[in-house]
Amino acid sequence: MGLIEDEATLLDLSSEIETLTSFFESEQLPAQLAAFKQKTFPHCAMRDVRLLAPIERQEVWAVGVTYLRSKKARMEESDFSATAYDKVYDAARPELFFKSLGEKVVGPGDPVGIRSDARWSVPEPELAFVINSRAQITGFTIGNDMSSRDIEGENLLYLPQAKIYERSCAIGPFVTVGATEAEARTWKIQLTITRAGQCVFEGETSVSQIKRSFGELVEYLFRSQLFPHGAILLTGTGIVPPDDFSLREQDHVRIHISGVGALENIVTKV
Ligand code: DO4
Ligand code: MG
Repeated sequence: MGLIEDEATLLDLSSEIETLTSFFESEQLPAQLAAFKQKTFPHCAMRDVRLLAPIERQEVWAVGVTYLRSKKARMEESDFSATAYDKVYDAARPELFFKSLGEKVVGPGDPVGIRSDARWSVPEPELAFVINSRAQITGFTIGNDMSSRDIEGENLLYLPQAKIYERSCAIGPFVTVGATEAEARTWKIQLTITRAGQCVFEGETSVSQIKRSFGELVEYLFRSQLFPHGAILLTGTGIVPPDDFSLREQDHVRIHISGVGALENIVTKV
């Protein structure tokens, strides 16, 4: 595990921290972070480091339709499901769905998947909460909730197939620790998709557009359910490419969140 010192340098914390989970489970996280500042650690150049997805045995879950843009896009994509999306946006209970096992998540620079049996595939750039087993948000990272919109739109019961398949979840590159909800709500989320060197889609939103409070989302996730290793929760998309856009193999997907960094992946067919 490493601590980012500046854009070019990472501090190697492996002498202090055994696992990511033990770090997020620590009762003294703020004190532990403050103590790191007083110590010296080996330095590594970022260019020599291959970053892995910041996840171990945490389950990945996602919330849907937390942004008005997402509600509108889903209602347009399907007559069949329009009422469901309309209702869930205003309902007390949010839409929550299982997205991935930790071991299946792809990290920065790894390929993300589009299904070979889908015609309409998109990335969903989402702020992700890193949550410990005590339902505390211990950090923020970036999630890509890769989705097959034609499969999702055909029938609501196909949602798991539209959302859960090989390489459908990317997480990373870093976890920002210690930011408050108020700070996170000032962050911008940007999505850039490049094809053969040309930008084919660009979009931007703000975390402030998330309709529900962070506490409410975590509270629903942990209702009647335990997460002994913690969980990662993707908080929904507010950026939806136009309906005639679908990802293709070799597209480059870059998601930037101002308080975290950039998660970049190349698309592959699975
Ligand atoms: O049921 C649709 C999923 C919605 C979603 O993933 C999102 O809003 O990000
Ligand atoms: Mg999503």
